[in-house]
Amino acid sequence: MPNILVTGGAGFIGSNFVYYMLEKHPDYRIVCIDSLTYAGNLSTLEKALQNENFRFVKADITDREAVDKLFGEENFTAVVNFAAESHVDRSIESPEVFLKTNILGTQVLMDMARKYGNIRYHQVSTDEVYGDLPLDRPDLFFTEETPIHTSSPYSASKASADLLVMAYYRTYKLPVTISRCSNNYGPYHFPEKLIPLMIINALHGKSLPVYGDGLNVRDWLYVEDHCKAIDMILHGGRIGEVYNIGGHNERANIDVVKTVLSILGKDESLITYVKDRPGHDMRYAIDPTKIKNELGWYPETTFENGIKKTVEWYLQNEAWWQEIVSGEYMNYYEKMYKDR
Ligand code: NAD
Ligand code: TDX
Repeated sequence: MPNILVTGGAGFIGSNFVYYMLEKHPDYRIVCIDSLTYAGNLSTLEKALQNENFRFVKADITDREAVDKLFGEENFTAVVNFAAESHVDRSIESPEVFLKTNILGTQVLMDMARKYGNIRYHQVSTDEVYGDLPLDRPDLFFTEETPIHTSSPYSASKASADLLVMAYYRTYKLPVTISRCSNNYGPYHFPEKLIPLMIINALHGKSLPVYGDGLNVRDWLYVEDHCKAIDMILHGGRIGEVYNIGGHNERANIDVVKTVLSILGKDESLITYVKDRPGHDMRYAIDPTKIKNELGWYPETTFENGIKKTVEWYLQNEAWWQEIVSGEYMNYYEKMYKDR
């Protein structure tokens, strides 16, 4: 029976991946390791915990002893590494934990993958490793050949991890793949990120803080399409290769915010332009030709449908996000947005 270690499975994309895999491959064992940082929620995995093919282990991926013990107990056939510090704004405030988790955590996982029989390893990376593109060159896209050119401590830590993954492939022949995806959205997205933050603020009648002029462009992908792509890479991707994932869904931030307001039937007067993010990337845009041609992947959910489903999910699952926004998150919000 395939036995897959999913790290960071109590977070946004990792939890969606756990649910995707349990449904798509009912004969697989899925083991999740997550240290439950502020971004991890065990309640997110409530339904998975009822599945006998699923196991949850609370541990830190940088804890070599704990990870070694887990690999010794299980007979993993693959590792998919989602665990990371993922918020750019937090990386600007406190870079250190980003370097620790995102780089050293990756190293620990790959060391264990080597030690326990050269286990198949997949690194979940990001389009942010390519830096940004100018707004006045809509003809330009990130391909797998685009040079690494990072802007934030977050993207620098993810790029460092990618380089380490390729080094383990070349030096130790660890069977690796890397995926670099554009911005995800969908269920269980942590409220600090643009789309859930705007939905929740609008529901509370609070102002919607748009950084700078709101013209920065992100390439949005519904989270399930990302999960499908990773599953395809895991099963059919070529070892030692990088795959870009994105669906030609570029939107300016201000347009995303206006779309959310319109779905909720709220007024645009809630929008407030605030101080820009330092080093703010202008535009991300993925060229997904490689994964399309090699693996037949394509995004199934359009932005118009995905954003409606997402807003609906937040309306239906208030208990999930209320628990988050009523706790430590309020201190974060105050600190980050008070004098902005
Ligand atoms: P998230 O912040 O929602 O979740 C991260 C999870 O990792 C949390 O459950 C957290 O508890 C766990 N974690 C953090 N540090 C850990 C540690 N040291 N040990 C064990 N667990 C730890 O992040 P996300 O948005 O789901 O992103 C998942 C991955 O996908 C990240 O690697 C991120 O870089 C990448 N990615 C995200 C996006 C996006 O739009 N969100 C896009 C492309 C790539
Ligand atoms: O309050 C806000 N106001 C605002 O204008 C927030 C939180 C964000 N923004 C802007 C900044 C970005 O241009 O919205 C855009 C999206 O911001 P985030 O949701 O913070 O995402 P981003 O910085 O684009 O990074 C995301 O995509 C790539 C994920 O958080 C990363 O983990 C992933 O690698």
